[in-house]
Amino acid sequence: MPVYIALGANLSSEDDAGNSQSPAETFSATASALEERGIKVTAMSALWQSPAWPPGSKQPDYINACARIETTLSPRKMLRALHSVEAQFGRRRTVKNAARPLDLDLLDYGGQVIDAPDIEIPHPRMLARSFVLFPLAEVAPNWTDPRKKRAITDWIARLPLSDVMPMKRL
Ligand code: PH2
Ligand code: MG
Ligand code: MG
Repeated sequence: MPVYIALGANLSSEDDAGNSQSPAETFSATASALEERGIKVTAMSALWQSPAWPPGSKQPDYINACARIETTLSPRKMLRALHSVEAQFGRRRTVKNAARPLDLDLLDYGGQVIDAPDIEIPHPRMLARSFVLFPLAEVAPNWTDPRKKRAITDWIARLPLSDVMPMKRL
């Protein structure tokens, strides 16, 4: 049962020794941190660079990626594990869309639809975000969103060109 997560970062993080690590390094370390919590990364997209959304945010560019994972954790336990890895890499929850050293979003859990106050799957905003759909298409080219049953390629075709243009595959 495929499970997909999105990774994002636009600030550096610190490793255990206190050395600064780039978003790319944070993502590699994230894979190990996830495995320690029973979440196995089985495929990882390329890294994609884009301006911080929404347009006009005065923030560093983001690096984004998506991973396919295997886990026996329930969706809620997964979410808790993702938040604990974010905290391990220095994420502090402040205001909405604040710059961050690591963001881990649970995109899809085996095609289940869950609409609850504490968890929403698929991730409610993912279908309108080029920085999620582009890397997701690399690890899940046949993915279909379980609410509208629309293929990922169709969602990508609906993105405004102004969101697509600045996407840079590293
Ligand atoms: N995440 C946000 C806010 N804005 N912009 C880009 N380009 N990539 C992100 O992952 C991102 C963002 C909050 O989660
Ligand atoms: Mg998040
Ligand atoms: Mg996010």
